[in-house]
Amino acid sequence: MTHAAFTTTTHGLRRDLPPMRLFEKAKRYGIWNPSEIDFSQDRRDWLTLAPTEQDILLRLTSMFQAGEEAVTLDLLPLVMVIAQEGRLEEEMFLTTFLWEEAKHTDFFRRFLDEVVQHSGDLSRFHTPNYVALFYQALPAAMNALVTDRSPAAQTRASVTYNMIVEGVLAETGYHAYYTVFNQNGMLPGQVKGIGLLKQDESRHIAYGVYLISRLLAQDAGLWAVVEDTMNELLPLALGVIGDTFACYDPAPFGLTLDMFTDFALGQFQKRMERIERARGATLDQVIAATQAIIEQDSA
Ligand code: MN3
Ligand code: FE
Repeated sequence: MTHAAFTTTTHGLRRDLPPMRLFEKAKRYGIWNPSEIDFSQDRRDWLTLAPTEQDILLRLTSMFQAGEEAVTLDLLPLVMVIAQEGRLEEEMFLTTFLWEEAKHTDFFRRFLDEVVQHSGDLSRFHTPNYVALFYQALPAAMNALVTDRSPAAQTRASVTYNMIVEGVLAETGYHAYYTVFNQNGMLPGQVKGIGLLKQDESRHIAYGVYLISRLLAQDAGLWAVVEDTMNELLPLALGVIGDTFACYDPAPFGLTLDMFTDFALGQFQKRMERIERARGATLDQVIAATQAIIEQDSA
């Protein structure tokens, strides 16, 4: 493969494109350092917790931790496809995306090492639904891009990664965790880190909505891929949430199943409607619609 021309020395960067707006935001909000989070109060809080309270926190953290590792490991094939298509503005944003996932992986491992002080195997917390999604469906959809760069494969990859894994599970888990511990004033280091991490995730998901919309604007027939992937994976994602609550009666900290599923389905519905509007839209309309949403988001 050779370069026919360079974007920056022919027409220049398109700073109006949503990924460039997200790149600007990432340079401002995505530069926090997990190593600087102070976990000393979290450690003191941890030692006062009841065994079931520790159990649910360890369970959630084991899912957050492996999930962040999975998204760090599995993003690269998408970055490669975008680079090969010469979409410089998108690739520039994706460099921040991958770096942020690595930092999230780093962050949760610090919590396990310094707050929980746990060095053993946590994979017992990964239920069959979790395994099907994070050990199997996510790497399969992403690594398929190594040999299949088609718009259909890209759509399936982004729906799996951005809409299901990030949009339903990560965002919901972090939202509930943040809300509960921010209210009760416990685990301040974890709350601070998850607050920052939530902002990073909202940029990642915004990129996914843009990517899927861009693909749909070019070929409305890809809607079938969106629906098939959703129908296949949404039950697994909701299953992961259900599995968690099935272990407690009642769940500690006032956490409830509805708190998770209502938020997950609400966000999911909102984004599905957004993506659906790209069917039959022009690329300019997709750019304008995504841009409006990005400007509304605080980070
Ligand atoms: Mn992440
Ligand atoms: Fe992410």
